[in-house]
Amino acid sequence: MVALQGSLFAQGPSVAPRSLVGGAGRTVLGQGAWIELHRDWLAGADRLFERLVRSVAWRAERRYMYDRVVDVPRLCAFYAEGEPLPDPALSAAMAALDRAYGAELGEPFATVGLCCYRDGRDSVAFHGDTVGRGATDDTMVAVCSLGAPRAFLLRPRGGGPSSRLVLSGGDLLVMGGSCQRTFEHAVPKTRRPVGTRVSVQFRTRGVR
Ligand SMILES: O=C(O)CCC(=O)C(=O)O
Ligand SMILES: [Mn+2]
Repeated sequence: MVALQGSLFAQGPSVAPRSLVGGAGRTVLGQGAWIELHRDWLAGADRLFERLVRSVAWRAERRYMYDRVVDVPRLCAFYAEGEPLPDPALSAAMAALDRAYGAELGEPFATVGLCCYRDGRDSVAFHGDTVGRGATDDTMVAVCSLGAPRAFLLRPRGGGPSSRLVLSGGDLLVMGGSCQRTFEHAVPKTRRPVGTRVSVQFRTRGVR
């Protein structure tokens, strides 16, 4: 099921975040929203990808859409604050994010969400992480991409052109400020043959 397309960087022997200076390479989107893209942040990303695909208790979810129940087009897992994480590299990554962003954020990252996009039919539609405090407060959501590259779109809420990034294995995207309530993000479906991608989302307490 898993097709692997990794960079040489991502295939290194151990899994570890590279040093990160919060605020470096920040792109201001407007309306108080910003993003930072740190390419090849996680050394050994392909190794972690393989471990997570195998070891996580992935859930296939179903949701009400209008008047019927539909399959959510991706597999998910969620680790609440204090729950043991499925891989020690995720704890190291969260600690590195705290070191880089903790002072500015004013609180630690607390939860880990995981998505598995099995192929190009899997996706997430445009949304902001606005369940909980993300609806009202500035926050940061840090997404580490593993496995196959996929497009990641951002657009202002209420309309406007979207920006397109391609996230590859080991890349870190941090969405900050008002981004969750003033912008929306998506991983669109693609007809191109693409391998499996896993994303790891680090969020603060009360943001989902
Ligand atoms: O997979 C991604 O890069 C984003 C996932 C996401 O936006 C979410 O789970 O809220
Ligand atoms: Mn999201």
